[in-house]
Amino acid sequence: MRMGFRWFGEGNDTISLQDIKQIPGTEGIVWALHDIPVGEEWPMEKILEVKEQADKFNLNIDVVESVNIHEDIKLGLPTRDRYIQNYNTTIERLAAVGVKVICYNFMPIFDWFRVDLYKPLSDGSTALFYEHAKVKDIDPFELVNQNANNLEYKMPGWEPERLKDLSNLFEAYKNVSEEKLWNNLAYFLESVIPVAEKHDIKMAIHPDDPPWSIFGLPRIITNKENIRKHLNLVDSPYNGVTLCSGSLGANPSNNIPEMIREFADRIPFAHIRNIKVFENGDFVETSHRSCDGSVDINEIVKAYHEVGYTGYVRPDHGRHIWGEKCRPGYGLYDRALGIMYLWGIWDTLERIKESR
Ligand SMILES: [Mn+2]
Repeated sequence: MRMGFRWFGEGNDTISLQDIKQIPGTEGIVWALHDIPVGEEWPMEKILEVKEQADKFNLNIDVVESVNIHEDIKLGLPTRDRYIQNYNTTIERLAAVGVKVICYNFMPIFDWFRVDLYKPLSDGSTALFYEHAKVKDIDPFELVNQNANNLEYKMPGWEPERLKDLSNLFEAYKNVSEEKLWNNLAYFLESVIPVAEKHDIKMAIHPDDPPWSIFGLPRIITNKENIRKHLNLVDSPYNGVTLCSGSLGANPSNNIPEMIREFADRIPFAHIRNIKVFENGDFVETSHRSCDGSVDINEIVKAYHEVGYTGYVRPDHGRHIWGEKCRPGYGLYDRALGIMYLWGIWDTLERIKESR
């Protein structure tokens, strides 16, 4: 596995490239141009700027997360073709600087969703928290306003310009069933996968987080059957999945090691992190250690090791520990600890394999 670390860019992250370089076994950044509006082409000079910054620290820029999908594409509006064309241009430009994987998601309106970004844990740290009953009962507008006003940083998927149109978007999605969303995804893939193939960039869809419908919006990348369906929409090695153990793990019936074994050659990128799921459906993000959460990280790394995984990995989110002030879920310390846990398991498995 090839380790990366998400970085939000110069002036947009509390963490420096020097910090990332010092995390053992970390060879690249997982990046994006966060200031380009969704749907617009990424300018070449801005792409090159990131490459130059990363080159100085000998970090690769192989994985982009995310090139977000314009709502018109997800809604299947006639205007989608223009946005898909822009998307293809961005793929070509990213390929030109050596990018190998583009992570994206196909979640209507919201990206990952939590109720509390700083839920206190018993050890004095804080972490992202999802409260099932609250999401079921609360008006989404209220929740979004609450969260948006409390944020020091703009979070991906929560861009204020997008959330302004929230009521229009909700209205538009009234006509979009799960089946229609699948059709709109297929339409998108049929256009971008040939471009990705031509330019040797793997497209990797991120599962929905949480992996079920919220606020009555359709969600489709939620379990093994649906991931299989996605991979078959366009059956190409360039149409893959970002297998996220934390997102899928919020539903305890998702068997992630099983998915790794089945989809191994279609997982160009993996997020590995732990969450603790409670009986009432709430969940909180925890340290990576298997015994701290509900997701068996040992078994997951073992499955990747077994299939001879050579794709990219990142630790995804972490808790906020040691008083660190950082983007919610994206501190340096806990994610770095997560990386060391993943390498600890991996290196041990390698030793065992060698000694056989
Ligand atoms: Mn993830």
